[in-house]
Amino acid sequence: MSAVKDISVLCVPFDLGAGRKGVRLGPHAILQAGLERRLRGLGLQVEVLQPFPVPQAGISEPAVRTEEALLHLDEVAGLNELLAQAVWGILGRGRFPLVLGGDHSIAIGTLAGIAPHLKNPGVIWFDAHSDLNTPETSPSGNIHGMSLAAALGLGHDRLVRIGGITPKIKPEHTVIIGARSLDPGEKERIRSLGIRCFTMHEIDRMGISRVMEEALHIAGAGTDGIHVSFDIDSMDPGEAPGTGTPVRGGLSYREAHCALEMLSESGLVRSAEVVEVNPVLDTDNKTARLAAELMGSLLGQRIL
Ligand code: EXY
Ligand code: MN
Ligand code: MN
Ligand code: MN
Repeated sequence: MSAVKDISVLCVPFDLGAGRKGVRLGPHAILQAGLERRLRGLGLQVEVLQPFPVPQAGISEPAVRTEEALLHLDEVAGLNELLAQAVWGILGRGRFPLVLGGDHSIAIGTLAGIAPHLKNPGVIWFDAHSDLNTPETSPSGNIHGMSLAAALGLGHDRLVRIGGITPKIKPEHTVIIGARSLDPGEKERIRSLGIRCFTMHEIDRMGISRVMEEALHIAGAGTDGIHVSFDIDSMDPGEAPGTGTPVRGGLSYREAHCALEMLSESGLVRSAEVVEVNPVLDTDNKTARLAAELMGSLLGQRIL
């Protein structure tokens, strides 16, 4: 991370990719938790960009699950096209995009903005889930459960084509960390694509530092840099209660910080996002404060 000095914080208050609403309030809550001051304290130059217009569902508009099993497809696709341009522009100015979500469907746009710059990006995806559903396998129709698949070129055409480059990432340079809730179709896809998925079981057995050494190799060797996609539900719900799809048995506070500190030390990270912080479900802004702290570790904060 040593080369990264200029951070552009991009707020994406969007929640139509998720089943439970409220993550649209995440960016504000993370800023409220002192993210900007924290990053400036690390000697980083920080700009907080104004959120671009984000589509919202009409109050009386029910979510309609089409025969393609996708909820709010128009809004998710439209938002991600705009997000891709914004991220592309930030990287074009030689800066580090730090995207604050919003639900995890926005990773499609972030990765679409990265792909033209980093021809061969590696991805480290922290999540309780794998977000590898397609319309055929999704149990919910919620697009935040399909975003990693879309970035890999799988799923609905409108999602796969966002930003014009498909696929945006390769399975052999994609790593999932923290998984403990996988749908049957996702398990099959992890196997068939050969994606390295460090489940909580493997973290228990190997320890987070060995997991991260392997993850850094897979995502970092032979790539042009690493994108970190951090779904806050990768954390144990005791640490991160403010999220819409909590699953018991997640990353501990120190496991997560250690993982992000190791990523920072690698100097390979080029962009990041933190998603699924839902202040409506939170207590005392605890989850947003955690998100701000974690991004501090990713961007250079050290204990000593
Ligand atoms: N696998 C479930 C689905 O596709 O509906 C749950 C997905 C939750 C996605 C969260 C944010 O990572
Ligand atoms: Mn996710
Ligand atoms: Mn998740
Ligand atoms: Mn390669």
